[in-house]
Formats: sequence, structure tokens, C-alpha cells
Amino acid sequence: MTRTLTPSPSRRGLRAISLATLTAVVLAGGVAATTAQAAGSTLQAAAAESGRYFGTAIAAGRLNDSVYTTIANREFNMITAENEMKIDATEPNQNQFNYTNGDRIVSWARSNGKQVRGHTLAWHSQQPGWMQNMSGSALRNAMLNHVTQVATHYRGQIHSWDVVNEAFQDGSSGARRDSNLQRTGNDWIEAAFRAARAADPNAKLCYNDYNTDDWSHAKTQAVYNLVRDFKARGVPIDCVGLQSHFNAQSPVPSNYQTTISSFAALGVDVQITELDIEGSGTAQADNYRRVVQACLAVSRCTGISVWGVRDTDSWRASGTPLLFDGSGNKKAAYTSTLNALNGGGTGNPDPGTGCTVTVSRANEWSDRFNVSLAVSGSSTWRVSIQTQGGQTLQNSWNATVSGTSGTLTATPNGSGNNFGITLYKNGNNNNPTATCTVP
Ligand code: G2I
Repeated sequence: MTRTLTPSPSRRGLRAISLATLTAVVLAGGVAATTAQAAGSTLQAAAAESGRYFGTAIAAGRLNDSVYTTIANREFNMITAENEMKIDATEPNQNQFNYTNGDRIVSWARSNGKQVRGHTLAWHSQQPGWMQNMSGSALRNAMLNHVTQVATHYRGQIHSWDVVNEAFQDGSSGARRDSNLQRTGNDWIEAAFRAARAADPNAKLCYNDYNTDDWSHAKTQAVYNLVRDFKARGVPIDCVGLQSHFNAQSPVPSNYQTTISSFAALGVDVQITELDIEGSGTAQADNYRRVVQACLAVSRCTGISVWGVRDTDSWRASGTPLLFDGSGNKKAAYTSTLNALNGGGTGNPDPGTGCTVTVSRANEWSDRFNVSLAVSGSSTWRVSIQTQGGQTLQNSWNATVSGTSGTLTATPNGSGNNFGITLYKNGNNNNPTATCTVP
């Protein structure tokens, strides 16, 4: 396990203050940390401090449960329909569209001042019977018509659409998932994205999947290559959704932040779209904290949604994976999530790693900048520094630093726990992120 503390470059409200402070302190010959942040008392308020949203999936059938709606209204400002915008719900018979329950959710969200994520336009699963039985160009046309009709119905009301959901296989193949949609031709995904863009030009268009959280997994790499290819060829795509359904078999990976920052470096937003983490107590709380901190460390990780309100609302209720218990009480996981959103937790060393590193931006020139790193919690440490974009190492002091781009590794050289690096920007002015472990 690793712990990350970095300044968040997207903390819009503090950016001007931070730059002014930096200027003053740089003149005085010191460095400034940029981790200070006002506290929010709800998830949505705390996330908004850094310009992010915090959302949840909502089920239309629970909108008359006042415990449920009270929590949802108080804590969340981004709403995803858990099932009501899926293909079987919105087009139960071909060319007969039913928006009743989807509209109920959009109406509840908008009347309470919330934004809406659309889920999902094209998926191998939850297809109505008529679509399951189709193939070839008839299916391709039916799919494109579905995308066009539904995106047009909700035009202007959707923050982001999960245009295509779960199109890759699990396991080591990195291949597309076999499905009736895939058998219409490998270009079905880009065709769906183009149709969605035409129907609702202002919605962000996301590719959404699960088991794409671990950077070393073939499925993650396959989605990364799809997005890279789309960006290179001008296929419209704005975001990647990491569903992030975690449990003992699929834990929060140690390289989760690398996955997020790597997708972001392709020029897309990253949204954590369906977060739930099975477990209880401090272990679960710690995992939620790690997810939030990984997102906060990457400026283009723009929001987090959990997949339900209370444990009893979850698609896997027996795993108690959410932030509120069945009675609507805040769990330890809620508190750690809120604290992490409010600025990175306690500042104490992570018991799992034994050390913490703080990243501070220091002197700046047109082509390069200095970064100060301060380790606490241990005198032996290894710090992994993730540079952004094409940044390269020019210089370092008070530590032994290996690598020149991508991931740099720093270890003590006898100068203590405070060290620094100079990075050439090479077109990217974002701060690096860093994690600390005791070897
Ligand atoms: O499976 C978890 C999620 C994985 N990513 C895509 C999401 O769309 C998916 O959500 C789940 C919903 O949480 C479940 O609520 O998707 C399932 C399948 O669409 C949903 O389950 C369905 C049941 O299969 C139906 O039998 C049931 O009628 O929920 C429906 C409404 O309760």
C-alpha cells in the first residue's frame, strides 16, 4: 500500500492564492506547500473545494423513501440512474421508447440542483429481447438509432454519458468481449461515440468499464490503447469511467493512481463511476481514503460516484460496500472519504507504508520548475515520483534519484528527509505526484 499527498492543481479557488504565496516565499528563498484547504461538511461540499463532484447511483423505485432521498440530496451532486437508462428500460420494444423512470431520476436530480451522468447507451448486457436476437447491419443500425434517440431525448441534461460500457474481456487477452455488438464489426464503439456526439454535442462522452483499475492488467492496457487510438484519429471521446468495484478478489490496486494519471495524460477526464468497496471498519475506510487520494492527486480526475447510497441499496448488499449502513448512519468509510476530500487525511504516516511524502512546488522558470519533497515517518524510504506528460529530470539534490521520465525513484543519500528535483516541463506544467514506501 502506498500513501499519496500532493497539491491538487485543479483546486481552482486556491490556485491564485497559492501562486501569490509561492511568489512571496520563493523571493524569501523558501518553498510553499499547497495542501491547505477549507473543510466541507458533506461529500459534495468537500469535493467541490477542489472543483470535483461527488455522486451516487439512484434507483427510481427508492425515490419515495425519505431516509434515502434525504441522504442523497444532502451528500451528492451527481446522479447516475442505476438501471433506468439502460437499453432494456428505454427501448423495451424496437422503436418504442420509454423514458418514464429515467425522467423521474433526471427530474429529481435537476429539481435538487444536481447534475446527471447517463448510463448507458451501448452495452452487451441488459439488452431487450428484440435486440438480443439481432445481428449484422440490422443490429448496428438499431444500436445507432438507440444511441441517437436516447441521447437526443436527454440532450442538454447530461453531464457525461457512458456511451459504451464493458466492451473488453477480462483476463490476459486484452481482446474485445465477444458480443452481438462486437460481431457487427470492430468499429461499433467509435460509431456509437460519433452518434452520441451528433445527438448531444455538449455531453462529455465516456468509455466505462470494470477491472480497469490496475495499470498492469491487460484489460486496462486495452482500454488505454482504445482511448489513445480514438484521440489520435479524432474519434470523439472526453472521458474514461473507472467503475472501481472492489473487494477481496479485486482490491484497490497499489498502482491505481498511475492508472488514473496515465489515462488523464491522454487528454481525457477520468471519472470514478461506480465505486464500491466490500468490507467494514478501518480496512474499508482506509481503502476509500486511498481511492479518494488517488483521484485528488490527478487534476483530470474530475469526480467520484459511489454505486448506491446505503449498504442495503447495493447490488451486492451482503458485502456492505457503501458509505452508509442500512439505517442511513455514516460509516467509518464515510468519515475517511470526507476527510480525504477535505485535504488528504490526517497527515500521519500510513500504517501500511510507514512513511508519507509531501510534494511542494518551488522555483519556476519558463522551461522548468523545482519540486521540494519532504518525507516523514521514517529515515529509510523510497519515493516514487510520477512525472506528467513529457516532463524530464534535469537535476536533483539531497537524495539519489534514478530515472529521467515517467516514474523516478528517490532514496536517501545521507542528507536527511528533505530533497528536491528540477523537472523540464516539455509542454506539461502540472505537478508530479509521489508515493512513499519503507523498503
Ligand atoms: O453489476 C454492477 C454494475 C456493473 N457496471 C454496470 C452497472 O450497470 C452495473 O449495475 C448493476 C445494477 O446495480 C443492478 O441493479 O447492473 C445490474 C444489471 O443491469 C442491475 O441488476 C438488475 C437485475 O439484474 C435485474 O434483475 C433487476 O430487475 O437490477 C434490476 C433492477 O433491480
